[in-house]
Amino acid sequence: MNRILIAAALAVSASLASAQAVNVTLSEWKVGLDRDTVQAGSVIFKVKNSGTMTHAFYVRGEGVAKGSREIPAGQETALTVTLKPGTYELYCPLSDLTHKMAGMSRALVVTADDKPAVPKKPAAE
Ligand SMILES: [Cu+2]
Repeated sequence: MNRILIAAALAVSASLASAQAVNVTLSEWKVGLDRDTVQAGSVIFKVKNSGTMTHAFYVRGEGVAKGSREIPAGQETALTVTLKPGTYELYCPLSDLTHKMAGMSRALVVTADDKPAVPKKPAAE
């Protein structure tokens, strides 16, 4: 009477979604984003410095304050941050915030993770 139940062994939580990627482009004097909204959870900022001087990338809001290393011109780095719903400020913190004041600042809106902010488009036929 041995009954082997292979029940929920293969059940995988759909909430364990992979981190969302946001492509960030830094230049004088702006922060370019390929999206303005993400879902709450783990977000990977892929930051490229397309400018002519060293910049860096900082995320602040909802109790989060995390920054990248300094990024020389032409180089890239990645920053992974776990974000809750809310509005965040993304900016370059260098030179006593003069880069930020010159325009290197941008808002990112994080929505609750149960409603996708940017549904993936199916591949074009
Ligand atoms: Cu800068």
